[in-house]
Amino acid sequence: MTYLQKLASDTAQHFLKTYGRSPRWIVAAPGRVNVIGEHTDYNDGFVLPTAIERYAVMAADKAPGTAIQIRDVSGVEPAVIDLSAPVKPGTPKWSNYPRGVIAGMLERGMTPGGLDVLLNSTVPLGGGLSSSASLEVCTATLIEAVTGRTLVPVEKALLCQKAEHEFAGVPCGIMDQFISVMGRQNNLLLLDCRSRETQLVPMNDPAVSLLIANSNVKHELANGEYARRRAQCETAAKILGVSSLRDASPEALENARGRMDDVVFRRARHVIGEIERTIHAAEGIRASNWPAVGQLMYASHRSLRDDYEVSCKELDAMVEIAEQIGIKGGVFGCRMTGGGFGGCTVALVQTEVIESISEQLAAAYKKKTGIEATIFTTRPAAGATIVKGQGSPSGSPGAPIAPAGRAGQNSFATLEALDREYNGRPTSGRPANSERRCGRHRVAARQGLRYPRSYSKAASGQ
Ligand code: GAF
Repeated sequence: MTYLQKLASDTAQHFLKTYGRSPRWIVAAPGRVNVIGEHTDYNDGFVLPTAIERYAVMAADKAPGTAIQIRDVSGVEPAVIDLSAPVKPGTPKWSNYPRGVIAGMLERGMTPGGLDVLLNSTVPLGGGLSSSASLEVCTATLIEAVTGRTLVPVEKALLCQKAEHEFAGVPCGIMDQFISVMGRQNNLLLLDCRSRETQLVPMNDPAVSLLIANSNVKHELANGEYARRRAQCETAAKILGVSSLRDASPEALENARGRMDDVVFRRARHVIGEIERTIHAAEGIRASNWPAVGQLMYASHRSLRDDYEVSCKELDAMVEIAEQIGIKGGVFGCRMTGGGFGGCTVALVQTEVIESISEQLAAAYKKKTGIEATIFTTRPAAGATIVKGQGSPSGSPGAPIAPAGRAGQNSFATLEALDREYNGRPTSGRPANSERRCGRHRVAARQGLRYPRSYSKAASGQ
């Protein structure tokens, strides 16, 4: 049983307990980890993320009336979104993500009617792994499933990004929503944020893994720092006479140094260098040149720390520890990932020593900071999916990226089998989860939380 199947089955059980009937639809959208290419998306640059095996899942059924009620398994205040009036930002605060998406779907004539929904997310909140984008994309996927109409993937991602801008007040780029919609098993996605073209970058060497370490320092994008960085980049582009920093060279920036203040100069230096590093990293991964990719990750972290100033002492500590373990200990590279100011690091490591690396990282991090890290590994995962219920793929035929719904159609029968298996043997709380405190890593692995290669191949049709 895959992690997602287990999570979907548990969510179905919760739905039954909450609403007294079985859900008609179950949909899921993954979080993401960005391997490299940070703060480049809103500068028309390149990013190299992958979807991760952590998901926002929604189970739903039709309800009388015109309200969409969304309850969360954690018991936070539910969201009630009334469709009989224009959908506007409201309370509770978290409801603004689904609100914004539902408003966008209604504008397109996709009217789901009254719904009872149960949300169950295993994407850590404030961990820089796109809990918001996964919630947005999950909501959009649910409306697709209910209405039986689908958006093309780019439109779906842009609708979700707009929801974040207009309803949550975060002027984010396009990376998080794109990868949550378009992720593909065993692949990273090289996304050109200007043309919006995507290239799959296979990452299926079983000897190499991504290790995510949550510093457990919460990051908060809405506090103004993110918007400030974005404005500084726009200032730099203006001074350089280009429409975005994508078009600026290191030489042009150096020549303009006297015409901009030091902070703006350093912000631009990060972005210009990071775009180049991202392209090189994609080449390095394609060539399985892991030491070279690792060096680019360290360089990215230094640039984010010193020039872009979005790291924090805990993230720096984690990267330093990883660097001390080094290639001899199985770590090729490590960097902070996501918007910054807390959240996670991502490391490229040798699979065979992943447990020992996790234990060393956790112990040294605890010693340095007094904080327990949460460490887990993930295979590159597929994007949003309709796990159960009506729905067709969210993408045009022949689209280069796996459409939402594809894996779902495969897993529908499996989920029914799971329902039978779990009837009378309900699971408690959240699913088996590999976000264990480090040291329990072995337990997580035994619980089948990484796709065996045979499954990955079958599911991705390779
Ligand atoms: C956040 C934003 F939502 C993304 O668009 C991106 O800018 C990222 O920070 C930094 O690379 O996740």
